[in-house]
Amino acid sequence: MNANNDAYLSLDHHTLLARDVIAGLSHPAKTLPCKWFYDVAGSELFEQITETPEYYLTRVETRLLLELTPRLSDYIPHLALIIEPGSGSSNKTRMLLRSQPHLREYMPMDISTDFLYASAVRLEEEFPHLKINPIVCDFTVLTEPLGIDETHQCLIFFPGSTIGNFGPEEARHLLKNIRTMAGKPCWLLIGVDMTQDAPRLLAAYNDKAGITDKFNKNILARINRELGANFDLEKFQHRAIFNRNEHRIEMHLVSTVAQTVDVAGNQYGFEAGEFIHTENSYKYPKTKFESLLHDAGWLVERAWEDTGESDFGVFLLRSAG
Ligand code: SAH
Ligand code: AVI
Repeated sequence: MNANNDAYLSLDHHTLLARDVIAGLSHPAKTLPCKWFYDVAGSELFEQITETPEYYLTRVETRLLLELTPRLSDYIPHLALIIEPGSGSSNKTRMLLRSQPHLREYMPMDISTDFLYASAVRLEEEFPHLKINPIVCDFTVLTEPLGIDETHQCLIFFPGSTIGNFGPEEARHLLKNIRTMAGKPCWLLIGVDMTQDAPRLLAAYNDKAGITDKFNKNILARINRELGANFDLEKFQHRAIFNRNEHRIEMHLVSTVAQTVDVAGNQYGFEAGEFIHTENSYKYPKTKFESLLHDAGWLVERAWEDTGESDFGVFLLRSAG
């Protein structure tokens, strides 16, 4: 794999995790950033979530991608490079990697180091003609151009409604940064969940098999493993609610008793019923999402939408100017 990744690998996860956990738990309304869900265990649990009958997002988006993939070369005839922030297993990307005749390189980016490398090894075996260039990073801090070959047509693939894990202001910044990161005119293929149907949403984030529950609690298990903390997972409950005013699912971990937890030499008190807010998953209404894209300097070329099982959209955009 590519030696140029070293600059990104200088990220010291342990220090950054400790800093974020201490800041989040010291706040009067306790929070933890959702990017820390994803170590190997968390990434595997996310994959299991995508297979639950309730989590429609992956199924619906995959259908839309299958429909649009054969048309992609009408818009981008010489696509040479695909960059994917938050690539995970790269399962959805495989159909793009298979179908673009001029593709030379795939750059998956993820914060879940070992899971990313394991996925990259599998991709190298499956696609020996492609350069697979995995980048371990927090994609929210990539603000410099990546130094992409000027002659290459480049697509940034951002599926999964990962953009929904950011509030409107952060999402606008991120979409601008993504444009800068490419460093030249490029394309963006982005998937977003726009569903506002509360029962469907609540089922998706409270699956019957309890995988989302485990996924949510894995952040505490990870903090125990990596920061020597002593969270008792039995004393926290997974909760997912739909905040209709904010158009978002919120995931919480609710303390079922009054308790004190030790984390990296600090003590944090919880009252019974007090919770840690672990994730937001925004369900942007379409017009709101379109104006966000526009403000971030992206022009909609084409949209594919599911309005049956859910309200999910995949947008193909080009960078303005
Ligand atoms: N693209 C895949 C996976 C989505 S899950 C799909 O559509 O199914 C979200 C992925 O983003 C996870 O693999 C997680 O590790 C990664 N991720 C989340 N926040 C991140 C961040 N700030 N920087 C880099 N990767 C991140
Ligand atoms: C990665 N992200 C878009 C998922 C979501 O739906 O917000 C993560 C997830 N959280 C709970 N289930 C899945």
